[in-house]
This record gives sequence, C-alpha cells and structure tokens, in this order.
Amino acid sequence: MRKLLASVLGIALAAAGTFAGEITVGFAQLGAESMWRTANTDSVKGEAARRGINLVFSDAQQKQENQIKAVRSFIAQGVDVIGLPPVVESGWEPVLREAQEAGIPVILTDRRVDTSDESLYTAFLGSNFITEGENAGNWLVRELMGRYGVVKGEVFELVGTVGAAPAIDRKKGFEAVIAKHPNLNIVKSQSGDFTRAKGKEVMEAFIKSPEWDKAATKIIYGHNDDMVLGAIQAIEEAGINPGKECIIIGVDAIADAFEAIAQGKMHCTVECNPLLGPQLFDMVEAVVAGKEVPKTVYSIEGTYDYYCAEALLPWRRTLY
Ligand code: GYE
Repeated sequence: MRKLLASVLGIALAAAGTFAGEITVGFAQLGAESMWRTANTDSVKGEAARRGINLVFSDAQQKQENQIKAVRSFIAQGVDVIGLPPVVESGWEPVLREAQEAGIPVILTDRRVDTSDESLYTAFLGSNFITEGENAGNWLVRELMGRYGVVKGEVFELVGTVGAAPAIDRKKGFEAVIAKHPNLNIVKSQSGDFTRAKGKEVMEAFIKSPEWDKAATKIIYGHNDDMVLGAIQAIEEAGINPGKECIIIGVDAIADAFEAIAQGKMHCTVECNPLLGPQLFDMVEAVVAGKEVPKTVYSIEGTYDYYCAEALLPWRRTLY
C-alpha cells in the first residue's frame, strides 16, 4: 500500500514536474579520502539542494561497517531511495537484501558490488574502471614508443584501497594492456589507500627498494591523482626530478593533476568523472515515479597529458 501510494504520488509529482520536499534520499558516502571524493560529495549535495530533495548524508570514513550502519539507519528511517558508493566490492548482500525487503531501491554510484544477484540493486551509475586502467596502459605504451622507439620500463604501482572496485579494475585494465609487452613490467605494487599521505609513504619505500635502483625507465602508475601527488612530494624530497627522471601517470583528472602536469612534474591523468549528482537524481526521480531505468550507466571519459594540461587547467578548475 505504502509503495502503491508512493508510486501514484510519484507519477502525479513527476507530471507536475517537481519533487520539491517530497523525496528523501539517504546517501551513504564512503569517505573524504581524495579530491575526487570531495567533488563527488559536493555534486550530490549541490544537486539535491537545487532540486529540493531531502538528503540524509553520512560519511563512513572509508570503513565498510560504518557504511552498512548508515544503510541500516536509512532503512529504519524509511527513506525513498538509497544511494551507495560501496567502499569495497564484497560483503554487501545481507544489507542489500534488508533494503530490498523493506521495498527501498538502492542505486549504486561510483563503485560496484560483487554479487551474483543483480536484483539486489536497482542500477549502477559510474565509471568503467577497467577502461580507465586500459587508458593508462595505452597512453604509456604510446609514450614509450614515442620517446624511445621501444616499449620497455619498470612500473611502480600505487594501488587504491584494497578490495575496492577501482583498485581491482584499474590494475586489471592496465595489466591487460602491458601484458602484450614483455619488457614492460610492474616491479612494485602497494596500496596507498587513495590518499595523498599514504601515497607519499609508499613512494618513500619504493625509492629505498633495490627495484628502484635497478629500474632503467622509472614509471609511476597511481590508481588516483592524490596518491600520485603525494608520491611526487616523496620523489622531490629524495632529490629526484619527477618530470625528467620518471614517467608519472594518475587517474581522476583533478585540477591539481593538470597543474602538476603543466608544471612538468607529472605526465598524464586518466579522467574519472565524480560529478554524478545530476544523473543520480534524474535516476532517483525516475525510480520514485515508477519508471524503468537502465541497469548500468557508464561515464564517458578521456585521457589528458602534457600537450593540453596547461591550456585546459582554468576550465578544469571550474569542474573538480
Ligand atoms: O578514483 C579515487 C577515490 O571510487 C572512482 O575513489 C572512485 C575513486 C577515485 O578515492 O580518487
């Protein structure tokens, strides 16, 4: 009955073209670990406010248990829709089932969950992280060919949060590309948990490793720009010139990465779009109105390097 009323009301409101004050969305944000995340939070909060949607927002500080608690409290409050960017891929089935039993649709944003039961969520909205990893790998192969005429080098990989979809898939996509080149290999790989501070720490350890000394072509591939920017600090503090002595690739395309590239300290960033608010609330309104929504919506994303970073920086500063 509640659902029927909600959908009748939803259709009426949709016909009226406004949901102001009528929809409550619980958004279980995963943390505030990176500039990507801050931009994502601003996009979600800003768009909810613009549409007059009641947003119940929580920040799980990168802990799955906190996110699960937040989802349970949204269920108890009886929100209309839950938005969930799951910090890691596994372990979501019980709480998603609870939401399903309560009749509350869950829209996954940004990161996927690992489940064989797709009925546990309504839709996924975000990036294809495998494609992003491939974009990083393809840029690198072209760069090496252009510079040296051979595809050869040693990769130091700064991995994202262990068990997180973007860490798993950015590695997978990148590895699939470089696997075709026997002289291009990952020689060190460690998690920096998507933060600047940990990226710096991990890079300090990389620089002290025997692999670093042995590497003829030093390549740093970070699963996000924040870790890479932390790594660049470590590299500079060690008296190494990041722009001249390394090849450095990040993911996200935050404005600070464009700036680092423009300054000649970094070489490439693969785009990952955090501005998901408008699409998320389009989907929320459609779901509340009882309309069908696509199961998966991927963002369209590019790759940027030193050919364009400086020219694009002012525009990127207006984005994220
Ligand atoms: O790339 C990283 C953030 O899940 C796509 O999480 C997101 C990633 C993003 O911490 O900066």
